[in-house]
Amino acid sequence: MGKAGSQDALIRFGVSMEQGLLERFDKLIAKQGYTNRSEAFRDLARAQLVRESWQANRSEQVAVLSFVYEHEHGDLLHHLTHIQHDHQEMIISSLHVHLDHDNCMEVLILKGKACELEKLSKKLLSIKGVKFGQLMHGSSGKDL
Ligand code: NI
Repeated sequence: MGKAGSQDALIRFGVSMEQGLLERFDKLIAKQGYTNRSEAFRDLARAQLVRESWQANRSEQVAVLSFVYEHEHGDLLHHLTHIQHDHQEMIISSLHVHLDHDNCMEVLILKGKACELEKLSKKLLSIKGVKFGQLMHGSSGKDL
């Protein structure tokens, strides 16, 4: 199997598709800023590979967890700090923004096994006082 990435040879192949579907696809990718179909198809393939890799819980994943909370809420800060220190091997970077008088946003860059990242994310987002948050699945970029 060939190694994916920029060093890999480009293979040309034909794709058959219904005219209506292709027209809609072209309109969609133009709106998204693609200037050619090939790059759009490559990105679709990569997105599916990343999705499958998360589902299979294979290899190391990278993710971004962001959440908003009220810093004065009970002992929320204590919990947040405690959990983050207990998982510092998975948190490779963090950013704290004071949004207004009451609200803070935190953004964590995570690295680790998919199921471990999901677990940590659920633990943090379920803390009382965390108002909203989400985990964005990313990729280490290897083999893409
Ligand atoms: Ni703050």
